Amino acid sequence: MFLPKIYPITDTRITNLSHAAQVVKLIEGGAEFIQLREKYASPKDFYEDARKALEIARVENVKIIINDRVDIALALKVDGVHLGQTDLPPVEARKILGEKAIIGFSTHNIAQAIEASKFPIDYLAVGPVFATQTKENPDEIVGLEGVEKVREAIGDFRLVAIGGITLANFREVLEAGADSVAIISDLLVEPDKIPEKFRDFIELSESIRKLC
Ligand code: TZP
Ligand code: MG
Repeated sequence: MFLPKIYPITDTRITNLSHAAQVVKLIEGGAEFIQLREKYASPKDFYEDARKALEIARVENVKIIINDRVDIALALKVDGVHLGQTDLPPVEARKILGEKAIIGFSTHNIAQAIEASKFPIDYLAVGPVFATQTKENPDEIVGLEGVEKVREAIGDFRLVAIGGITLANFREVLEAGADSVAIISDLLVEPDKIPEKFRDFIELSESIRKLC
């Protein structure tokens, strides 16, 4: 599975845009792998919006991951699902979605990350790395040291860092050992500028790569 360095996540409250409209803008900026995260809409409304988002993504060969909802992921045959500590256990999601599905799993400390590295998942996420306004009742901040410690503990396992990541701290998060960074507010806060902002992240990521 290919996991790009920049992993955008949609948010309809920050943008006041549908998931499908955000997917259009993110793809315009160069996104290849997008998570649809919906905490408020009804399953039916989320399903309809995600269906449109998927239709757009398929044309461009962009992967779509659904947050929380294994049922919607299965119904739409999206590429995968992202689960948290209180969602359906990854082992059950794997049984339902099959071998090819991409399954991601959120962790918030080293013990959870070590446990998760034994699950049938494709990547694990750790966070919040920094303070975030986006998640309700976020866990304690893990900081860059948390990312470093998780990296040490899980070896080569694919690691996504999340929470308060911006253009300004992107580089240090990668240097702490993340393979990829998941971003919500910094990408979406100015909805008209989503493509531009995404391109800024790509440009920065390229310049970091050249320096390494
Ligand atoms: N999980 C940990 S922090 C977070 C989630 C979903 C929110 C990340 O959003 P932002 O706006 O990039 O801080
Ligand atoms: Mg969840």
